Amino acid sequence: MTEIKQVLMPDIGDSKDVPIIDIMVKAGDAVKAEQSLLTLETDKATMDVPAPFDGVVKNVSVKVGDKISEGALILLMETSTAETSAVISPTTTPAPAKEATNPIAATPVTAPAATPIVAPTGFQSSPTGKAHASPSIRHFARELGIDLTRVKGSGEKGRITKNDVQSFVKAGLAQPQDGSGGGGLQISAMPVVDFSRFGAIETKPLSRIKKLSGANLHRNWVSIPHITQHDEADITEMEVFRKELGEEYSKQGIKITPLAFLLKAVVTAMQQYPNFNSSLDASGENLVLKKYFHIGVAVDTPDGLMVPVLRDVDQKGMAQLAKELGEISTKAREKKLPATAMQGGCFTISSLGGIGGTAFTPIINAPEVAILGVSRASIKPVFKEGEFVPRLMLPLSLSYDHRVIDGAEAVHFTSYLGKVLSDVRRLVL
Ligand code: CAO
Repeated sequence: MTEIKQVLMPDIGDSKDVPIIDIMVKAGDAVKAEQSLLTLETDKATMDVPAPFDGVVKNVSVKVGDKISEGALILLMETSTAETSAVISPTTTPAPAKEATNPIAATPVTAPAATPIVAPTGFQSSPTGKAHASPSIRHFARELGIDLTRVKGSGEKGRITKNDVQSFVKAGLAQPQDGSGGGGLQISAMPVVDFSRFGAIETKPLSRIKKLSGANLHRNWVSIPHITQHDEADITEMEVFRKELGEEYSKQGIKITPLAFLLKAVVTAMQQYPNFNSSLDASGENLVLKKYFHIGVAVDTPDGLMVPVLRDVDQKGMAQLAKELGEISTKAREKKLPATAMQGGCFTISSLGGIGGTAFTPIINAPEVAILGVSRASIKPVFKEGEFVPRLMLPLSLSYDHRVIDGAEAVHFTSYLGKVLSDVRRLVL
């Protein structure tokens, strides 16, 4: 059996004529007990008035801007008798424990004269903060992960309504999600800190390169779902061979570092796993697979990081690559590289092996889909054929775009790379 009941304004202490600043329900809405019905604003705080029981709103008797006091009719609710019979008595019978925390009184329409007041302990109130919003709206925003200071309020005195939050979310979702930008990310601003409060400081402008690369790195970091796969390659034999080659080529002024081998090995792995030589197109729905193999190499310069590109690595020999590597890194450090030398890369290698480290998480150089970080090789005991033997192990850190590459494929890639580097004869296959 159903019954129409009144929901009346409860006792809210000394406050009278309290303005309604938001109404969260309308006729026809099914509401649950404790769900916020409307928000009031006193001089000191905003507070939500929750529903006393489950039901369906039949008619809302107030509107935003109305000023109400204790006992005023807020709305009528249809409710099942069984469900609410214990909620309130039309007489002065105390409410059961569950409803005792509910500030809202309800009486059957047939007995409106009853005094159904319960103590207002269930009010959720909060001081009026920077973002002008009621507790229910703050709760709603929190659930959605929205920073309310970024939402413009359209309500009275700039108050943020539920509609405002919903519009904010919709606007965010409507922004392009094609990987070309960080659309839709709701990131709160960094705090502005006056460091001089804590000690002596000096302020230096960032270099032009750092500003440019910083913006790209930030975009790539936040807009590409990165995973980094770590692995090790046994380069014991490769090093022996490299040293032999090194002696031979040093007479021609060419320095053969492990990077030349890595360039060739990476290309071999990309040929085996073509997804690593791809980019997402502008729509984000197609993969563009490349048939050329241009590899970028991160070069540390006094002004910041630069990534010149070595062309057609698949068609060049190790000595040629080592020579070009020397040339482009020198030019990069002398700021003599044209912008075109930094374009067209398919994959990047970032080698910190000459400096140190055991592993790191390189940031993908979009629109590429993967980058290989290389740390310093070291001799480690490796268990082989029943005994530990000293082997020179090279740490590899492969970051990949998880939209394009799956974890299993990434491990196949690094394992394959390891296999090639541990037996460089495979490079000629
Ligand atoms: N393990 C052990 N030794 C290594 C090594 C490794 N993984 N990689 C290089 N080395 C050795 C080289 O063999 C060389 O030794 P010798 O001088 O005894 O012959 C020495 O380290 C220095 O090598 P290098 O750095 O001059 O040459 P490279 O080909 O390895 O690297 C370049 C060239 C341009 C990539 C490098 O100089 C550079 O700038 N690296 C920094 C890249 C960077 O900053 N990446 C970070 C990006 S994320 O912020």
